[in-house]
Amino acid sequence: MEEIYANMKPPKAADPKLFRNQTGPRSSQRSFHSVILCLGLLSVFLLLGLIVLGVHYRDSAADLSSIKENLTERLQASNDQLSSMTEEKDQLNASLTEMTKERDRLQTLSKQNRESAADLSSIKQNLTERLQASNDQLSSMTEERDRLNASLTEMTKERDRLQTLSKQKKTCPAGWKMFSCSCYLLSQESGSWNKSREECRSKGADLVVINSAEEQTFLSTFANKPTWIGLNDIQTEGTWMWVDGTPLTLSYWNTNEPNNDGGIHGEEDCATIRNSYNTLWNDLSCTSSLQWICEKLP
Ligand code: MMA
Ligand code: CA
Repeated sequence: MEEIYANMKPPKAADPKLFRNQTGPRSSQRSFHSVILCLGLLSVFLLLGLIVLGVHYRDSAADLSSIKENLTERLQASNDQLSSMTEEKDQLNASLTEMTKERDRLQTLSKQNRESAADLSSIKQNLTERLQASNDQLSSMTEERDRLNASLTEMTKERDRLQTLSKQKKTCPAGWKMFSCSCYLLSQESGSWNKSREECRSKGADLVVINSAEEQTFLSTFANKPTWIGLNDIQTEGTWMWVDGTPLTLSYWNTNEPNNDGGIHGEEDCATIRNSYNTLWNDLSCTSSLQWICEKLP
């Protein structure tokens, strides 16, 4: 540098404004040296400044590196934490899903329980009503049973009374003939079927009702000619009824009888035991005049 400035010529003294206080070339050289010194000092200061800056920069870089490393570690830690929190969040989500399902299941169960409870309540109500109805029925049946028991007691007494009576020796009135459990009376006179019946009833009897072969046999010897018995089809032609209201089931009609032989004699609506030829039955006009047989209990 000094070489550069060594070749330089000092400024011309011709300029009186610049070198007003200088006295000659010596003074110019001193000023030049001062400038050089100043520049040198400036350079030293600059160099020192650069060094200081460099040192500072190095420290700052180290700090930055340290900060960066620190931040990286913290970032890593945060990432790890985030990762674990994400896992935890997933687990919590899975738990929530499970719990939601469980809640739904429990809600469904609860609803079913409520419905079952409603059903049970309805069934209970129904059973209660039926029980009440059964109780009412039982009550009325109990009353009916008590009435029937009372009635049975009365009837048992009546049966015992009748049994006592029936064990007593029974006899038929004078002139009546006993056969089996009945008394029979053969009339001395003759008359229409209606008159015959009236006569019997006036004696506490009725025209005879034949209920068995034994009775038929007995009566056929008891009477020896056509005789009125308590059988007619006055009410409905062809439907023969006994005077006690029973229909004809056991019969002893003669051959070709009953013939309702009305062509000659009018309607034949009343029955006789015996006919013109044997002991079997014949139908005859009710107005015919015949003897009759009455029957009554002893
Ligand atoms: C005949 C026969 C009977 C009828 C009588 C009427 C003798 O018997 O036809 O069926 O009832 O006649 O007298
Ligand atoms: Ca006849």
